[in-house]
Amino acid sequence: MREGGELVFVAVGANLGDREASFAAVVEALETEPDLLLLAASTVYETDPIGPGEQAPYLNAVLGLRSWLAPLELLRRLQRIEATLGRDRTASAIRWGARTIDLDLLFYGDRVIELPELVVPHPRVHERAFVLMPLAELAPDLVHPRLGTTIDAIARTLFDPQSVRPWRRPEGWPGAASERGLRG
Ligand code: A4P
Ligand code: MG
Repeated sequence: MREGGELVFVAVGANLGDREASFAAVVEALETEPDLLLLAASTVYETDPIGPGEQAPYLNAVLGLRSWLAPLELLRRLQRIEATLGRDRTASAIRWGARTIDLDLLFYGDRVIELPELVVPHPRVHERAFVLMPLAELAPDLVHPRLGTTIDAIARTLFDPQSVRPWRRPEGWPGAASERGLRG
């Protein structure tokens, strides 16, 4: 197996169009990237929307990957996948508004990055049950490099089974059995 790389976590969200098809397309796109290895996928959840106006419910999940890309290059690849899947990234698109697919880089190893276009850990990761509940399935012992607290400890304070509800596994979404090497 290829040496090196860093463990990264990516949040997936969608509340427009065929959400399950978008989730499957994200996995397919990531699996064809030569410098990324998909290690594990969380349960997919249906979640109450956070943000402006009346929005449809989201599907949310988290993916664990090994990355041999520089962080900014990984962000660009994620944005390219969003664009391919029809995300409207024009100025008129509303921040926190509805979207066919949203890919957020949550953690890149234990790095702390503060660039205009990339902040890691994702600045709202510790506030959101729809990110923390799936992330805690994959990486309960991961320490948030800014807060010095484990994901499991943060997730417990936000655990909200009413607004973050397990959904079915979309066709094309990896099952738990496919998990490879996340803890190794
Ligand atoms: N950017 C900076 N850091 C990062 C990072 N770590 N990962 C920059 C990804 N992007 C990062 O993002 C805006 C800019 O953030 C990018 O140009 C990138 O350079 P965006 O994806 O275009 O805009 P956004 O998604 O509307 O903003 P943001 O800040 O990512 O919003 P969130 O926090 O992702 O919120 N409710 C439920 N239930 N489930 C959801 O998934 N998602 C949102 C979006 C709101 N409400 C939701 C959900
Ligand atoms: Mg985003």
